[in-house]
Amino acid sequence: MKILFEQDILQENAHQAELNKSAFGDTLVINIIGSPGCGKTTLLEKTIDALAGELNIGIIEGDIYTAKDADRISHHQVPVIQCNTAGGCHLSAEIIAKATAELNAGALDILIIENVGNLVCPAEFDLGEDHKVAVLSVVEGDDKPAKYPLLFQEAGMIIINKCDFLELTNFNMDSAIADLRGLNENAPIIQMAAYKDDGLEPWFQWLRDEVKSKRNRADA
Ligand SMILES: Nc1nc2c(ncn2[C@@H]2O[C@H](COP(=O)(O)OP(=O)(O)O)[C@@H](O)[C@H]2O)c(=O)[nH]1
Ligand SMILES: [Mg+2]
Ligand SMILES: [Zn+2]
Repeated sequence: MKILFEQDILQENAHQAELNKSAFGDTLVINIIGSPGCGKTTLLEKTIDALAGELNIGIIEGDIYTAKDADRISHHQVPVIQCNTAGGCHLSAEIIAKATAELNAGALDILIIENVGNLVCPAEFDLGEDHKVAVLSVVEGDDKPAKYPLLFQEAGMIIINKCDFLELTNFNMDSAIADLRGLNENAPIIQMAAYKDDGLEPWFQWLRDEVKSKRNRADA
């Protein structure tokens, strides 16, 4: 019975995700997933500061209870919607449908969604996004991709953050990258220290390129 119930929820979610996809139009939609504290909100703040002059950016902040991350984003002069899951450990396509209606998402170049901090079920719930972006920070340990494979398999982009801590930890970059490549042959892997503004340019360029290719796909 439990398995059937879970399948129903996932099927319903997949159906709503398809509806979201058409509501997004030619807006690039990015779903950022990673553990609590890996640097997702920091990455968003840096991205807005770098790209808001050239692209219309909107943000959806997913969190269990508070509006702390949306408060941080609201200092950066882009539209932001807070979604609280009231205990839920992931965002669903239904929550995103409500938030995008409020945000007028079709008018944006990029909509970035910060999912609830969790390496497990956010990867199972499609929101209708173009890409999941997996964020792993070096302080979590190099074994996490192998232990939580689904997110890293599904990701269209993988960010290894907090590389300024590399020398203070036993994180083995070669082993992490070998595990990531075993799970995902194609996603770009970018090493950065977002808080230190170090190594972000390839991420910004990837976003610019993805905005263009989404527009081209939509025009075709
Ligand atoms: N040293 C260092 N700290 C970082 C980096 N990125 C984020 N942080 C810090 O890590 C903590 C959690 O970051 P936050 O963006 O809130 O993570 P989130 O929970 O994934 O949204 C904050 O204190 C950030 O300042 C980084 O690249 N290097
Ligand atoms: Mg956050
Ligand atoms: Zn969940």
